[in-house]
Amino acid sequence: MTEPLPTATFPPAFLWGAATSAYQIEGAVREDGRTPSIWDTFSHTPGRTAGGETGDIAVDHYHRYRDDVALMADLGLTAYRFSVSWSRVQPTGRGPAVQAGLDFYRRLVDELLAHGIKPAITLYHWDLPQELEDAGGWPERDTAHRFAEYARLVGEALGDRVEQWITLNEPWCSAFLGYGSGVHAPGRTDPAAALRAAHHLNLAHGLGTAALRSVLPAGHQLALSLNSQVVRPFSQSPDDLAAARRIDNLANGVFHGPVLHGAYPETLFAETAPVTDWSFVLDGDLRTIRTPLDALGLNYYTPVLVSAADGRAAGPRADGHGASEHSPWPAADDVLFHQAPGERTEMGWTIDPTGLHELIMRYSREAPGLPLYITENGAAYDDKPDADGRVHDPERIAYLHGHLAAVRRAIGDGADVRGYYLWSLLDNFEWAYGYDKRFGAVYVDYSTLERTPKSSARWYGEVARAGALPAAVEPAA
Ligand code: IFM
Repeated sequence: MTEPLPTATFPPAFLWGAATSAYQIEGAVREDGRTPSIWDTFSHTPGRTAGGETGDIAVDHYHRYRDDVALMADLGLTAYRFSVSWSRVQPTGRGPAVQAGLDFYRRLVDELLAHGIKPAITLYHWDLPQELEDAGGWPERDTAHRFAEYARLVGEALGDRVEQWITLNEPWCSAFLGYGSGVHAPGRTDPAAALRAAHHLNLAHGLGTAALRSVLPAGHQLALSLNSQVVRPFSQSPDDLAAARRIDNLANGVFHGPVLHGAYPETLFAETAPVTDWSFVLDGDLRTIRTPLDALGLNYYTPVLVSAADGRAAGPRADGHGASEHSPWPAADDVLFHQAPGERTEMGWTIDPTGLHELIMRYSREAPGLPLYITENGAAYDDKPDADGRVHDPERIAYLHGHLAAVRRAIGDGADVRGYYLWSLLDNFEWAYGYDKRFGAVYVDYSTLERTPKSSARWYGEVARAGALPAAVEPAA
C-alpha cells in the first residue's frame, strides 16, 4: 500500500502547466499563408470587441515563442497547453495542410521538449476558418467532417512528438456564445442554430478523436476540455431546483451526456422543444460521439446561481458571459441568473474554490476511472507595474492558492487529477473584452510587448518546483 501524501503535497507525476490559445496570443494573422478565422472577421467588425481591439498582433507569440518557452522553463513549469490555429494549418478549412503553418507548431513543440516542458495541443479553441463559417459554420453537419480532416492532418504532423491531445476547448462557448447570445464569433443570435452547433461540435469531437486515433501512436492521450458549470439553485424550492437542473442540462449534460454516456439528457428534448426538434441528430451519431476518451479536461472559474423567475428580479443576466439582449441559454428565458455572493475578480466572477472541488468530484463519479486535468483556472485582475517595474498580484496568488487547495482536497477524496494548467501564461486578447482583462501570470506591456513575470508567476513556479502548496499565501519576493 502506498503512503498517503502529506496534505499539501501533490502526486509526483502531477503536471504543473499554463495554458493559452492561438488567437489570443499569436498575432501574425496574415503571415505564412494564414487566412481569416471567424475571430478575425468578428474582431474587425465595428462594435464587437471593447475598443475595436483585435488579435492582429496580440502578444506576438508567433515571433517570440522561443522567449516565452524560456520564460516557462525559468519559472519551473512542466507542461504547456496551447491551441493550433486551424486557419494557419488548413487556411480554407479543407484540403491539404500548409507546411509553413505546421512548421511553426513543430518548432514550438521542439522548443518545449528541449526545455523539458510537456506539450498539450488543443485543436480547436474557437477560431473556425471563415470559409467554413461562410459555408454554414457549426450549425452545418459538414463542419464536423472538416474538423476530423484537420485533426488528422495535425495528428500526422505532430503525433511523433506530442502525447496529449484535446479536440475542443469549451464547446459550450463556441455553440452558445457564438450562435446564441452572439457575444463571440461569429456573432449569430439563433437559439436553434446554437443547439445544432452544440451537436455538431460533439460530432466533431467524436469524428476528430477517431481520426486522431488512426494516426497517433498507441498510448497517446486524447481528451476534451469542457467548461462544465457548477450550477447552484438560489433556494431549495422545487421551482429553483428545476431551474438549476434545466441550466445544468444546457451547460453540462448537452456535452457530457453524449460524450460520456452516449445519450442527451432525456429532459433536454422536452425543455428545448419550443426551439428545435433535434432532427439533426442522425442514426449512429451518438455512437460516434461516445468514442472512448483517455482523459477529461475541466475548465473552472466561478459557479452559476439560478432561480425560477416567479416574480423575482435578478437585474441584468448575471451568468458572466457578456452583455447581449439575446440569451445564450436556449428556451430558458424564464430562468433568472443571480450574482453569487462573495468577492469577485475583475471579470465580475465570484471567487469560490469549493465549486472546483465540487466539479472534480462530480466528474469522478460521472466518469469513474477517467483521469482528469484542470485545463484552465485563473483570474483577471487590474495588474499594473509599480515604480520599480515589478507587478505584484497578491489577489491572483490567493485565487490560485485557494483553487489548488481545492484540487488537492479532491485528490485526497479519491479523484484522479493528473495536472493543472493555469489560465493564462501571458496577458492576452480576452475575446470581446479586448486587452482590458489581464489573466496572465506574466504581465505584457502592450506598447512594447515586453514580458514581466508577476509575483503570482514566481509563486506558482515555486509551487511547481516543490510539488506542494505552502501553508500561507504570501507573495514570493
Ligand atoms: O480567455 C478565456 C479562454 O479563452 C477560454 N476559457 C476562459 C478564459 C477566460 O475567459
